[in-house]
Amino acid sequence: SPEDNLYKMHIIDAKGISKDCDLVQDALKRPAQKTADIMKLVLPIIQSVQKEGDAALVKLTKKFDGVDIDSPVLKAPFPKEYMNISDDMKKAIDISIDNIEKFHAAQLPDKKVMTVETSPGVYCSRFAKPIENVGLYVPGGTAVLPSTAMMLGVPAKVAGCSNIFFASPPSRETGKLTPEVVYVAHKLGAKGIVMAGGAQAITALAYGTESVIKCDKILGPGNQFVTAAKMYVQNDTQALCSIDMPAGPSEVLVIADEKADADFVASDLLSQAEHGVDSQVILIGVDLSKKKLTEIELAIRKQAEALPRKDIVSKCLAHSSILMVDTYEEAFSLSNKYAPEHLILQIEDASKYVPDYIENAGSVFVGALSPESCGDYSSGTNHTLPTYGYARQYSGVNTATFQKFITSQNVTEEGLKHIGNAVMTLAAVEGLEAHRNAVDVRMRKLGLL
Ligand code: HSO
Ligand code: ZN
Repeated sequence: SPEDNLYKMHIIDAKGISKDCDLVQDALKRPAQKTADIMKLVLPIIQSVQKEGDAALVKLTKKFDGVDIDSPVLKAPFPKEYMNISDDMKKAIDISIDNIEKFHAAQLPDKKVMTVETSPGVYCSRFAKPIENVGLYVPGGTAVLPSTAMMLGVPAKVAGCSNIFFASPPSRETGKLTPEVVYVAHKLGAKGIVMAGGAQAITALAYGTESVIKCDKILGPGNQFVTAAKMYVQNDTQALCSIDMPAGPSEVLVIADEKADADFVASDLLSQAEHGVDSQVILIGVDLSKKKLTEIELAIRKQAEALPRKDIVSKCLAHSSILMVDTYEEAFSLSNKYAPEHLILQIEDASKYVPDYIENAGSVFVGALSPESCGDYSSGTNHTLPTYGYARQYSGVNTATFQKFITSQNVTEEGLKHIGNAVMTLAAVEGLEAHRNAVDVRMRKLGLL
């Protein structure tokens, strides 16, 4: 019946075939990103916030979110009535923040200053300093996203950023900010929350307004308006502002073998599928029997039918695939080629493959009892991860995302003796006489020449 097909993924027999064959290539292809000419719509918004600052934010929040606000920024200390949440919710946020904090604090370097004597008397050092002002965007819309606030805010706090600003649109229904997000902002010592969304929020963070501090770096997921505005400010030397990474739809790749629990496998595929119709979900089955495959398909259908977001799920699964391979090596080779945002290993002795078999992935979930949801919320790893194959060259958000690394050097007389001639020789071949002379003049005074 048509219902049977509702939650069906394409099955591709990839056994023994090259990972470059068309069939496999197609299955691993990301849905093309619409590069609609969105800039035309975004530019007037950027200009209006640049020109009119707070007044533009008030106007645009009314226009786009249907909410009247007197002032565009909720400043710390945040009033209690803005954080009205249950004790259970507080506990959930508290334990999650604790774990994220522990994991990101451990990423700070052991020593404040790392020093290497590269040649005798030449001391090269490196030390990290926090980025002073950071703007963290938490999308609004139908979803409530305190987890995004935690994943961006905790590493910023751990890195020691002086001013953490959040931006998030108030809810159309309540006219208020998401209370969970305000609670997170409060716990992390944020200075304020800009009550705006879209390009207007990004512009306020990038250039500052009367009540928003100009930020040095802007992070956070968002719709195409947010992404377009982030791209714009990143390229504008007036803004002097960097961003986190290119954002695309969320994805998961699960590797499962005959021992995997069909219900677990299904649950992981579905938790990714419910993110959006353009999410991508891939299952690689290693030497799976027909029976196991059917079990997984049935589990997907049964669980999907019970989900409130089943419409999104069915659309996502319609463009998702199951690839059947013979060996673990083949599975990892395909996965490395795809470079998934999330890689889930539901295979025997899963931990023995980590890290050696993994070349490209945002974050890895090892073993049957490690669903992606744990990493999305509470285990401690960050959920802001590279999508769209960018796991080949990008890391997910981490503590260093909020730091810059400064190098320094201290060259002594002994040091000049060792590298002075090399410097002068290289300067000469580049025709840069002043460079050469900067060493020459010193070595002469020291009687070294
Ligand atoms: N899986 C998403 C993060 C998220 N999940 C937020 C639930 N809330 C992208 O990594
Ligand atoms: Zn998720």
